[in-house]
Amino acid sequence: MGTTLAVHAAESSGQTVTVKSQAVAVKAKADKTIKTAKRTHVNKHKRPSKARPATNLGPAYATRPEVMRFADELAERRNLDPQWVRRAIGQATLVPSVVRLMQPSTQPFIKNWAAYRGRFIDATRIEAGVQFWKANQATLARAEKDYGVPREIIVGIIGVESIYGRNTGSFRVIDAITTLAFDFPATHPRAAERAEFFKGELEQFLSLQNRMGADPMLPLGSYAGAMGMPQFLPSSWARFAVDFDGDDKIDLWNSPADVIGSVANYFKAFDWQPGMPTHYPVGFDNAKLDLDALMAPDILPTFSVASFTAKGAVLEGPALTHKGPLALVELLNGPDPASYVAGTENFYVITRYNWSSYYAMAVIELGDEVKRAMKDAGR
Ligand SMILES: [Ca+2]
Repeated sequence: MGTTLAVHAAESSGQTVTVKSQAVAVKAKADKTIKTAKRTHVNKHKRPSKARPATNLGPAYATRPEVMRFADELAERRNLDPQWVRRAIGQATLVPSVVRLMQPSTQPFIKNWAAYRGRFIDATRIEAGVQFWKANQATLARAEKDYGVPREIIVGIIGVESIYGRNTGSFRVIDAITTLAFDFPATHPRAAERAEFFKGELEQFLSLQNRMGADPMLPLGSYAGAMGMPQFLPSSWARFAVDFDGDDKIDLWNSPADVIGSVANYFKAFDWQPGMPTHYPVGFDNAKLDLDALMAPDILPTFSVASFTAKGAVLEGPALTHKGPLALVELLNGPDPASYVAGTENFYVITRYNWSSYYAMAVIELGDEVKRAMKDAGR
């Protein structure tokens, strides 16, 4: 729930935010908020209001004995030079704005798909997507062939995450992650768990930088330490990033090919099914509608076409012959009527990148818009 509150805080203030997670179970909830039983990673990127938040830094962590103890233990676990680890973590500084951004909102929040969509899908982002697609046609085709993930989904993700590399974050990653590992806001309902999570990210980050022979003080990312064009946290980088341009390095900041391959590999790892649509239109037959039953599993695809339609969902065309389970996905529109789609298992896979059906729908629709713009231009 804490993460949900953070999302709400960001959305209500009009900033963009994404939250990555892995869920093992999703169950009913009165307000239809998606919730997950387990999260393995989080990726948030709120844009700092100032260009460089690093102007207001707290003390360096070298003065904190428990932090230096952690550095020594990390060095031992990972077989790293303890002085190198101490120096890296010791030079990291507490960033008060990172703590503030992670604090749960005190404002009431009203979900609004139309408003959310408008923040991610506009002429500028679509045109940037067209340029990205044109520049990387062959790589996108190769990723689609190798991983089975459609190019428009890959293009949608990279656009929503960073506008194709234009917004990759301006916090020093080591500062952000160390701050969240040792000064996670205590007002957060799951502060202890989240702090442990970011200790794991700090360990992954230093291991990665060491392996790459890179200076851990240099990388910049989101306020939660998400990095590069796909906004991967260090743990996602370690697990899913691939070298897709064959230069024996993985560079998610500067190599569009590595980014494209890594995003596709991420989806394949979460069981993307080639050829399966992400969702279908859905209507309702009010005479037999059991909305509570349809909403109970939230976005976890659970219903066969037969049981879905028996409960009053109305499908048409190819949806009627869909083989796998479906979920009723509800997108609230503030004071206006909610939007609904029938989500497939592939819709669910997109929410493994980011814990939000609104996010998944924005990714899908941005990818579709870019694809349409490519077609319209005859490209
Ligand atoms: Ca590479």
